[in-house]
Amino acid sequence: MSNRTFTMIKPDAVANNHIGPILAKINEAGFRIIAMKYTRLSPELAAKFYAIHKERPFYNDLVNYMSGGPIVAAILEKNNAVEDFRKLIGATDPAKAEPGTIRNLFAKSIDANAIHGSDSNENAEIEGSFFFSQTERF
Ligand code: IDP
Ligand code: MG
Repeated sequence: MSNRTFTMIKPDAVANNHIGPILAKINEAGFRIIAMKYTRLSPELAAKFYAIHKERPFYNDLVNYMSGGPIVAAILEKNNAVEDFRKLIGATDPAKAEPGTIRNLFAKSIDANAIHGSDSNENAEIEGSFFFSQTERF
């Protein structure tokens, strides 16, 4: 069944000129872009987006990093989108990410790991709605 996931190309990947190569990987893997935005999270919005992690020791660093520079946010569509996109990006720690995955190719560390991908259909909808209204989806 065709469904949707949400992604962000994170500040480290944007700063290192990896937007183009990462979008190419996403297109080659068969995802259709439903919505896309080049933007920057305020510290308040980054804190809200990652509120699920607020008890974790790296939360403050994560909020500072995610608000530290521009990002690309997007909603993507494909059969089995959430699971297939998590496979395409690879493990959270790029040192453990499979060869050829986006984090293996473009991330340097577990904290600055190039890209976000939703972990469930429910979170994909919540996260997509955090950035995009219905009229911004095509
Ligand atoms: P995920 O992005 O692979 O779903 P999560 O566990 O949901 O990984 O963590 C969210 C984000 O928090 C990660 O992508 C990474 O940027 C950051 N993060 C996760 N674990 C650590 C850690 O141990 N140290 C520093 N940052 C971390
Ligand atoms: Mg996660």
